[in-house]
Order: sequence, then C-alpha cells, then structure tokens
Amino acid sequence: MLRLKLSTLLLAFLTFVAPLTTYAQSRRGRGREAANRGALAARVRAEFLHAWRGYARHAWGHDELRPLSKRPHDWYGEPLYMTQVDSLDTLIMMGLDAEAARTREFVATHLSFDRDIYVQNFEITIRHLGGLLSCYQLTGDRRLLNLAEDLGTRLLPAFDSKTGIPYRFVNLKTGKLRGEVTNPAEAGTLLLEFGTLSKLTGREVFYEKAKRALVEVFRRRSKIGLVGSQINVETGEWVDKDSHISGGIDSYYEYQEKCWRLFYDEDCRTMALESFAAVNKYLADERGGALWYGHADMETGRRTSTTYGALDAFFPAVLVLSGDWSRAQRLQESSFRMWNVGGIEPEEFDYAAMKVKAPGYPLRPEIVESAYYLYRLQRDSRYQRMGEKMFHDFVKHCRTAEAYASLKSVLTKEKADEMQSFLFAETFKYFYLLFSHYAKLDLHHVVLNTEAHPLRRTW
Ligand code: DMJ
Repeated sequence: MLRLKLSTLLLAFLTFVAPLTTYAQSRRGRGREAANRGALAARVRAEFLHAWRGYARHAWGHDELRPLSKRPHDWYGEPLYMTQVDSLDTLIMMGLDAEAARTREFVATHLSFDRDIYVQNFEITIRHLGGLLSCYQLTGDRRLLNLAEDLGTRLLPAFDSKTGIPYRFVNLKTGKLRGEVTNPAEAGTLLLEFGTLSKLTGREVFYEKAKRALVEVFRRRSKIGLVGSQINVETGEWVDKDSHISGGIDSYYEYQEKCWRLFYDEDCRTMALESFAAVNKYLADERGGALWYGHADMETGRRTSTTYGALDAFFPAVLVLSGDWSRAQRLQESSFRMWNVGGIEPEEFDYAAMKVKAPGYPLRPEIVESAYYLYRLQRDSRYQRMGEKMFHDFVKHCRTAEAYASLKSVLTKEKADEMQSFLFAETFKYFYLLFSHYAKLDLHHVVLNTEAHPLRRTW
C-alpha cells in the first residue's frame, strides 16, 4: 500500500511538479539571459559613446580621429565629415538623441560635395551615400536626401568607361577620372545605394549605371564561374586572376544577394545563385572537419593559397541570408577559431597551418555582423554568447583612455593610431543589434548596406 502511494506520488511529481519546476527554472534562465543581454546592449552603447566623445573632443568636423596622437585626419586633405555621416544612423538607433541632433544639423548645414578632390567611388558610396540615404529614411530630413542626390550626380561620371565598369576615383567638381584598374568589390558594391537613390528621387539613371557595373563584372566571370581580383575598366580584361571571397571581391557577392532582397531584382538573384555555386565548389576548403574558404585561380579552380581573414568573415552572414544555414554555421565556427588564436582576429590567417599571416586588426566588424545574422535568423543564443566573448576581447584590447584604437598586432596587442569610421557605422552597431531590441529588426523590409546603413524598401 505504502509502496503504491510512493510510486503514485513519484509519478505525480514527475508528471506535474517536475515540469513546472523545469519550466520555472527555464523561465528564470531566460529572464537572466534577457537581463544579461540588456546589460550588454547598455555596455555597447556606453562604449560607443566613449569612442564618440573622443572623436567629438579631438576631431569634430574632420573625417577621423587618430586615437593615440589625438589628432584629426582627413582622407582627401579636406574634410567630408566621414565619421559624422557614417555614425549618424547608429546615434539615432541607440537613442543618443542630443548627439544625433547635433550631428545631423552639422552635416546638413556644413557638408558640401562641391570640392575639387578625387574621391574613391566605392568608399564614398558605401559610407556617404549609404549613410545619407539611411538617415533620410530614419528622420525624413529632406536636406539629407538633397545631399545624397547631389553626391550621386557628381559620382555618375565614374561609370563613363568603355565597359560601363566604373573608374575607381572621380573628381567631385570636374568629373575627371582616375584609376582604370579596379576590382569586383569596388565595381559591384554600388547598387544598393544608387538603386535606393533612384527609387527615392525617381531618376532611373542611378539604378541603371550601378546595375550595369555589377552585371559587366559578372559577365566576365570565367568558364567555371569565378571572378578575379583586378580588372581593367577600359579593356574589360582581368589584370589579376586570383579568386577569393576576401577584400576586393567580398561585397560583390554580398550585393548580389542583398539587391535581390531589396529590389526583388531577378537578375541579382540569378547572379547570386550562380556565383555562390562556383564559390562553394572551388573556394570552399574542408580541413580536418572544419569549413574554410581559400584562394584559387579563377580559370582552373586550382588552390593558390589557404588564406582566410577578418574580411572573409562576412560570408556566413551572406550564406545565412541566402538560406545556406549549414555552411553559414560551420564557417562562423571557423571564424571564431581564428579569433581565439590571438584573442582577437587577425587580418589574414593561414588555416592550413593555423597561423596568423597578417597580424593587424583595424577594428573590423565582419565576424560580429555574421554572428548577428546567424542569431537573428536562427534564434540561437550561442551567437550572442559568441558575441559577448568577442565584445569583452574587443574592449579589453582596443579601448584607449579617450577612444578606441586599431591593433598593429593581435599577437602583441600593440595599438595603432587609427580609428576608421566603420567602427561607429558597423562594429558597434552590429554588437548593439546582437544584444538590443533591434535583434528583431525586420530583415524582410530592411537591408543593411555593406557599411551597415539600413535601407528600407518603401517603394
Ligand atoms: C567596410 O568599409 C565595409 O564593410 C566594406 O565592405 C569592407 N571593409 C570595411 C570594414 O571592414
């Protein structure tokens, strides 16, 4: 009788009480995780503000702050307010209202593109054009759209080559051109911004020119579907046939996927599908159960090096956006292994030898960006924990008394006197997206450009 009662009690406990206890514990666990995430988001915001105040104190009205010497730096000898334009949407998203209002007013009343300087079409497009369009959409401030249209118009001569592939540099005042050898990333990372400008101004020329640039590079892919590192815009001939997903090619792939998502442009979808198939066939490299992407000859697919790096770490984000969850997860694990070798990621890494090749760390965002997309699209808190570890390392090694500094070496942790504007536009933003309520950003309507400026489909 007693035994029966005990077993009945045990059964009742297992059926009713234990699940409730587990439920209560997992609720408490989830509650703790949410509180931890909230604290992390607040910490990211505070660190952003620390770096921002350093910039504002020592370099306000200039392109960048040199964080160790505390001196301003302008890319083209005169300022185009790169850090201010690149940071504005992050200021807005973080709710730093006073700083955002001051910055917006400064940009709207001081920025002029009527300058006799040669600017790099790609950099000015992803930072300035992307930043202005994004902030126009966030604020409705028409002055920002006017600036974007003026800039877009001044950049248009860059596309006047025999092939339609843009020159690298254009003079903002005279429209004169320089740099006839370019690369797929610089030629193919313009359509999100120029396309959005078309949609918002009704001037189709922007979309047409930037799309043609992307298509003309794609048309010149090899028989096995790969592109090289350098191409001549006049002849359309490849100057360097090394193929990879790293700097110089990276965002060419990113924009094929994202332009499909923002504009529903079927040609971009087709290019993305074909490109990713070739990249996965010839550049992907299985080593000891891990997935990496290396370099190969664009004509033959022959492996030329086993180099991966901080810039390559954008690819899991694009893979997961394209629906390739498995490769995305595996490649992110490899990026994280690379990060942990030196306690922060190097610019270049030989994954065959598991050794650092180029030890610098210029405050890049790509690995955090991929962690964000994986978390956002898979809802797996592993990526938040990964982000938490990376954030602690990042603060520990890169924070200075008044800002943040790049590293000359992730092995020695010696700092470098450089703080590029993408620290504010991207690195802090992706950390914030990963931990804050923005983790729920509607990626069906919003596409982040390669500088992390959100562009919203309003058309
Ligand atoms: C940024 O300017 C952009 O993300 C670009 O596509 C690649 N490099 C930097 C950040 O590392």
